[in-house]
Amino acid sequence: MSIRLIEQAQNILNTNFQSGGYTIPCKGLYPFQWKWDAGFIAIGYAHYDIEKAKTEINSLLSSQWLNGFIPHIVFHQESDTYFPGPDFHQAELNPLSNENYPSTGMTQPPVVGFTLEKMYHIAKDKKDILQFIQQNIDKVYTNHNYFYTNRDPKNEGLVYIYHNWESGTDNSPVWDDIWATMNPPEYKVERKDIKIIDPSERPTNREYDHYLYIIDIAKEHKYDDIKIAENSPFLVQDPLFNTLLIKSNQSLINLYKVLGGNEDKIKQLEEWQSKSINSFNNKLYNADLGAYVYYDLRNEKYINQISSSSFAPLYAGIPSKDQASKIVKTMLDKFGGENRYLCASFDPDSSRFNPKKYWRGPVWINMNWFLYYGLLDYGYVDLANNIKSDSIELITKAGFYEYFNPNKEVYKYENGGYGGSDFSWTAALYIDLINN
Ligand code: 2M8
Repeated sequence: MSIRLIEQAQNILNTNFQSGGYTIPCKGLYPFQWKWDAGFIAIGYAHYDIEKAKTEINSLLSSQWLNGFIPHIVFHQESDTYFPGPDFHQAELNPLSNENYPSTGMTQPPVVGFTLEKMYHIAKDKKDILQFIQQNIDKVYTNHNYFYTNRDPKNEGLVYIYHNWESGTDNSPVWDDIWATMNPPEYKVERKDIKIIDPSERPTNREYDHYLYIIDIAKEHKYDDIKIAENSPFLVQDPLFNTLLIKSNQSLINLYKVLGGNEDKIKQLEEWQSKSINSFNNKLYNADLGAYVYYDLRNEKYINQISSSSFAPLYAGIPSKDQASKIVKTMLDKFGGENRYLCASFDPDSSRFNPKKYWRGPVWINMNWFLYYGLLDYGYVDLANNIKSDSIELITKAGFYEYFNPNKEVYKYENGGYGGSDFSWTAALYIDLINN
């Protein structure tokens, strides 16, 4: 273990912490609080400054809407380095939005449940952390209730996302199939990200047209979930998003049991849980591919592409032992090999794979973190440790970047770290991996 890297990781988090009580993912490129980033960041803080971890979660939960929704970005302060900001998103169109915290009208993967459980396990003062959890757990429960009530039109136990930015895996080649069904107008807007980061590492302008157009449609319907379900050209049951909801359901069950009482909520969570896991395995597992895939609810068809999200269900105990061994085989056959770091974010055998570009191929430390814990739970200790040591090697070689080239060869002649530098979740999850 390197003391220097641990210190560097803590410095990154401390520097990205803002006086408003939240942490930006990185300077310039992402100047606000993002939902799933906040969860990872709180887990990192929990190892050395539990008060900051609580502050991070408190700030995020303060932005919750009256219907339980938690937004994907909270615009705690103004910034001119990011587009689209609050003026474009206009979350206030929804009558249930939070009056005090400007935000987007979309969400991101439900990470707060499992973040609270991790904080509980990491914290030294259990009495103190349980008090914090007691104060906040119902907000997370309400958020899960929001998902199952508003985002599951066919009552399958699988919730939809209506925007690629809700997935967190923003420009995954998986979404190309959906872009092919749309023809959005060309937006004349000023992108800020490609002034900060090499455009070859970011989505194209044409891809952004799709992203903005879906938001415009949602705005037209005042971010009403029922109307979005009827009208959004993007409506997907995503394996990663549903995995994290299921994982967080389980964490809420575990924590409510530690707290005592709350039998009604535990019962409801268990009902959601068994229905969700059943549907997940029945609908999203593709036995021919040996992987979990995506379902496009708008066009009623599968998107049979393999990404690192296809293996994420290991993290929530969703696959049977047999399914787990099949998906591990797929991961090793397609994403593994001596010349590659695990785990590329998209199928390296596909013509859509790009090892440098955002979510179209690079390794992401948060995805590796899910796979590491998932593989450990299923008893794949060696493979889990490979993923951990690959993650640490990438950070040691390249720095605390946002994403990394999976091809080992590249590091002989260039730095394979891309996107934002001094990136908070890379630092936070490094701290967690090193401490495990
Ligand atoms: C990236 O997404 C934002 C939009 O949400 C962007 O590109 O502007 C994604 O990697 C997302 O998963 C992440 O939460 C966000 C901040 O780190 O950046």
